[in-house]
Amino acid sequence: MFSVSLLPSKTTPEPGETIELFGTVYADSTPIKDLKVVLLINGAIQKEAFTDRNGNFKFEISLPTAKTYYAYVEVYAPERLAEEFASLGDINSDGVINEEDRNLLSKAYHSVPGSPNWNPKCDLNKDNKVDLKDLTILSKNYGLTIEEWLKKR
Ligand SMILES: [Ca+2]
Ligand SMILES: [Ca+2]
Repeated sequence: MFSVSLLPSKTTPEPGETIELFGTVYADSTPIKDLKVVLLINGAIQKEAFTDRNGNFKFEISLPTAKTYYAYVEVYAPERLAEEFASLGDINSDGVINEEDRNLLSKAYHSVPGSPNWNPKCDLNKDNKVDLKDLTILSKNYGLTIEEWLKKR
């Protein structure tokens, strides 16, 4: 999955002093842009940011007292990217295009809206039918994971 670096601009700030927490999101060693990064401090959600074109993100925080805080981040692919990846063939939205997606597409094959086996998620090119064009899209992307795809963007 993703790896994240996270560093404070200052390790022992004064209470109430604003500091920066900054870092970079990677998949293997490639920085990934446009990901959502959620900062948690002592387990509570504090802030959200998005990675820039170099995979970097930054939070400005001020902590009220001089105790020890534990900060970490969670990384998500935003809805928009998940949808874009789904349109390449990830019909069940589990982050990989594989046999399970091909089976779903087979079940919906030759369907149109109103057909008993119609599944709009299988209509990858959005032309209101599930046919060879959709299967071709899926086949072309077969085996692709969302991490690999994000790295190539
Ligand atoms: Ca899938
Ligand atoms: Ca279609």
